[in-house]
Amino acid sequence: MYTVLAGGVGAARFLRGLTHLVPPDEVVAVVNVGDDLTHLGLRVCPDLDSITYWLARVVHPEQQWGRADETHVVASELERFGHEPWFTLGDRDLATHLHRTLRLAEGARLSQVTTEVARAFGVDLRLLPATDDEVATRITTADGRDLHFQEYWVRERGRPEVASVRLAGAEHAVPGPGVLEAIEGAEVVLVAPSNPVVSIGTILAVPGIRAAIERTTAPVVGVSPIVGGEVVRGMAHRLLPAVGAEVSAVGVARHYGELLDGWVIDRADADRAEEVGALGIACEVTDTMMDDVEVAAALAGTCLELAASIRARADR
Ligand code: FO1
Repeated sequence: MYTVLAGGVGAARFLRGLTHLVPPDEVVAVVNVGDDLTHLGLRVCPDLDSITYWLARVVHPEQQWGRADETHVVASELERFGHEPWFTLGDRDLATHLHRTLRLAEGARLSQVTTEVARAFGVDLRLLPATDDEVATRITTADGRDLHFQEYWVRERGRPEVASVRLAGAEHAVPGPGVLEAIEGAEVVLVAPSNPVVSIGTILAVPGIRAAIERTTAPVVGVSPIVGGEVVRGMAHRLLPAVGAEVSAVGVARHYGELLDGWVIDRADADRAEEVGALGIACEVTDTMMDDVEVAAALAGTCLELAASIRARADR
């Protein structure tokens, strides 16, 4: 079993590459739920939905979230009643949130609904919410405001300076069904090139998950989401300083620290491979910009080869 810690789009690309190499039923993605919010009374799960839609090839091609061929009739009618359109739910996307909200109201767990939605879109790898409990990534801004991640990222356009990030509700949360088994039973644990703070960091903030990764005998290999000192997508460059990490392939490896056995960085950062090695983390340099499935598959292959060499060294 190949277990992947996953955020949104970067993880979806990586998962598509991985399932080009190994059977999808051997792949489990442990997905961030800190972005989730209840909007207009509906439970919305952006990272779970982005991965599902992306792998099902129905994601909005420019946005990389929400649905392709989307319409916004309901959203525009809602404005008639004075609802602020700061977080837009398209008509096709609404069906997912309506189904999820109905099922949760019937007492189904998020993990059950996630499997239903993934199967309905023909996604055959397993998507596991990091937790079925309600948690939320919250941003404390430098001027003292406490914002839900989506308020920070969407309503405020990611502009406010970030003082700190936390996973609200983590103290009451437990890992979702299958999560600890997927980590402890993995042949390899992979850390997708997702946001180290509000995607991977928030998965690790669910009590028990970090310890399971420290405990597993599986090699833990990650892919740097920072290339040439720049973030590939999103706002990791704005959040890494808030957790004291340098915005670089080395800074993220140092931030993950003890968890990593291997770290795959882009050719743009080849000159920093030695610094990663000096952290006691095996380092591979390759093309990490997953513009097509071939690059994504090659990247996944590099990760699996690195994991095999780490395991061989450990078994000696
Ligand atoms: N991002 C935006 O910038 N504006 C939106 O109105 C918006 C709505 C939205 C609805 C559903 C969904 O799954 C994602 C949505 N996103 C929107 C993207 C979302 O903020 C990101 O996908 C993640 O939370 C950050 O990676």
